[in-house]
Amino acid sequence: MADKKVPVKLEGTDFTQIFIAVFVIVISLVLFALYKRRKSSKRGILLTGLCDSGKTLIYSQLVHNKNVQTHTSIKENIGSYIVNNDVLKIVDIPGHERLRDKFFEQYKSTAKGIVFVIDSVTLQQDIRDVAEFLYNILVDSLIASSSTDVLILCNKQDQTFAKGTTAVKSILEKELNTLRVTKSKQLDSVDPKAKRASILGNPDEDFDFDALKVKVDISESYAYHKNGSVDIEGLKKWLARF
Ligand SMILES: Nc1nc2c(ncn2[C@@H]2O[C@H](COP(=O)(O)OP(=O)(O)OP(=O)(O)O)[C@@H](O)[C@H]2O)c(=O)[nH]1
Ligand SMILES: [Mg+2]
Repeated sequence: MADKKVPVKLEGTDFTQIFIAVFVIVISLVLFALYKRRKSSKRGILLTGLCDSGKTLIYSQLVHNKNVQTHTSIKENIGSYIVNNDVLKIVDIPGHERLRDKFFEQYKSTAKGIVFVIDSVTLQQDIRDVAEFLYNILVDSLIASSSTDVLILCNKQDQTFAKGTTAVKSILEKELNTLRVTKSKQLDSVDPKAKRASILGNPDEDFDFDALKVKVDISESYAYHKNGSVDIEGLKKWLARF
């Protein structure tokens, strides 16, 4: 005997539950799509640092695989670098003090990683400027909250008096420690919560890159050598993580 079909009657509450379930699924799908889009739109690697540190030459070696005669940049260079079957957008930002902040602000939201290029020969004489620029990048709320990785690239290692990673790291940590005290004093008048957010790392301990929220690596390079060789392998290795 065939089963007699009993018509299912949906009560008002059933409709509400189905509606809520569908609503939650749709919202989740939309959020997931937005998250994926945001993630995939972040393919930028910013080359930053003071004037003359070698950003444009590194950019040229990385993107075009060639040496070029460079001049002080007044605008950005943007090019593609392929790694792990994916494209990274390399953005070479001018280091001039009047331009660097403007370009950094413009591109920071696209940054998956930041390469902070240092002239390892002149570091000691430019230390105040270098430390201030690096501090501002590391304390930037967008950089800290979006887990953007940072590579300190000690360039011009072809030069006899270039400082290596260990020396550069220790010089920078010492200067950033001093700078943090100065910044902390300047912020004494603001409310303690806002002050804490504007101070890099733990002010009760010596400044240490490893204690920061932002992951900071350090490596050496030379984008020029009089014998024609180039070494940007440390940078390439770091880029391979993305
Ligand atoms: N010896 C040596 N010279 C380098 C190296 N990298 C760059 N240079 C030279 O340093 C000078 C400055 O290089 P750029 O690439 O123009 O520097 P930049 O950081 O782009 O400078 P701005 O555009 O002013 O911010 C040029 O004369 C380069 O040839 C390096 O690894 N070794
Ligand atoms: Mg340049």
